[in-house]
Amino acid sequence: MTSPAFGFPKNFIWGAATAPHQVEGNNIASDWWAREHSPRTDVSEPSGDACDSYNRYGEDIKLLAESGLTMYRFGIEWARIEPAEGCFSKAQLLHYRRMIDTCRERGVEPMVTLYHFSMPLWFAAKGGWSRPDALEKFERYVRYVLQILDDVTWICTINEPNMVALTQGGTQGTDFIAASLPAPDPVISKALVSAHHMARGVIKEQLPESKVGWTIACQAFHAVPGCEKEMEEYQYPREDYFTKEGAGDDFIGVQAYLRTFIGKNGPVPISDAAERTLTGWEYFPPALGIAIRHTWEVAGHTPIFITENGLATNDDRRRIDYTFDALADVHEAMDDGIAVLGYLHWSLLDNYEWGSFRPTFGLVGWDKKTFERQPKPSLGWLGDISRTHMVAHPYR
Ligand code: GCO
Repeated sequence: MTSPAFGFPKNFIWGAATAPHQVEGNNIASDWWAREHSPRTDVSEPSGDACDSYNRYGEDIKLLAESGLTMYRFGIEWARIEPAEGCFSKAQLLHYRRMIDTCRERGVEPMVTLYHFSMPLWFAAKGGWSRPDALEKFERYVRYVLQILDDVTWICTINEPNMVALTQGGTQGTDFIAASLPAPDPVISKALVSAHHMARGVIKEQLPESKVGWTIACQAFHAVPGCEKEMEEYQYPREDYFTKEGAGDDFIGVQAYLRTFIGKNGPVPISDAAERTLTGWEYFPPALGIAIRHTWEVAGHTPIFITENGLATNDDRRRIDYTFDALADVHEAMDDGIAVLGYLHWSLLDNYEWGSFRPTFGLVGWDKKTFERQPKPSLGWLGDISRTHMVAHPYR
């Protein structure tokens, strides 16, 4: 029996996402680069040239556009724009402007992330998001970048503030698995909220037509029976606090991959029987539907944009299975009246997964010696969905 096909509204947006440090390469003025090259590094390999998307973004956007996808979410790297404190690079700014222009030439709508985990080393060196002047420094950067965003509609201020807070503002990295999320730093959590509100205000003042939001790492928390209270206490500072602060924005970004069970003493390890992904997470496609429903309630019916969802696997057929099942739940949530504006797959490219190239999330792979792009069947499959507004499973 083949799985039934299901349709999405014609104005639903389909695309793919990346983050600058994960794809560009040679982001040498950032805290992450310093961490990767520290003699005491805790990561298994450095980002190096990453996917060389800094030079090859034109090819990447072309592949995305030719597949049928119509949105590219990419980020601006603060460490390139302001490599030393107060020293702003016009040339780097114009690089990102060319990326926006390339999207437009290809009929692709850009969604621009202003901050995606990595930060300038000078900013991190004095405490990152816990510095007393963090807001002021971030505001100066945001205002500088706004010069090239005048015709950009979709802007994401901060990616996964909840993960940034858990990793002490980025300075301790993000090479985590859900089973061991540390406690968030309340000072950093508050600083991130202020930074988001500030950025949203500044952007809306200059670009009233823009659509601004932030994107939340959604963990699809489940309580072990009898541990509902423990789950709520665990969940609030790690997710809901940030989701509530996005209420009333033009959109809230849902980024979902996995679920997390909470017992009496916090997260419960994944069962040995569970299928695992290359990140070590449980293979669990329903995470997206659960995250959408939860976010819709917590953010007071703020429209949802799925800004990340995907699977780290070497088996592209499994990527399609995962995405198909996740999309079936999105469809059901929309049928129940939840406003979902679009779906951006994580990720366009196999990329640097914060410490290692091993977990491959990409719709597109690339040759390790030549960087030659190697689109996978999942790219064509998702592109067809975008063109036809119909989701069908190719071989089930
Ligand atoms: C994140 C990111 C991405 C990750 C992705 C898979 O939110 O963690 O936005 O940078 O690569 O989530 O782990």
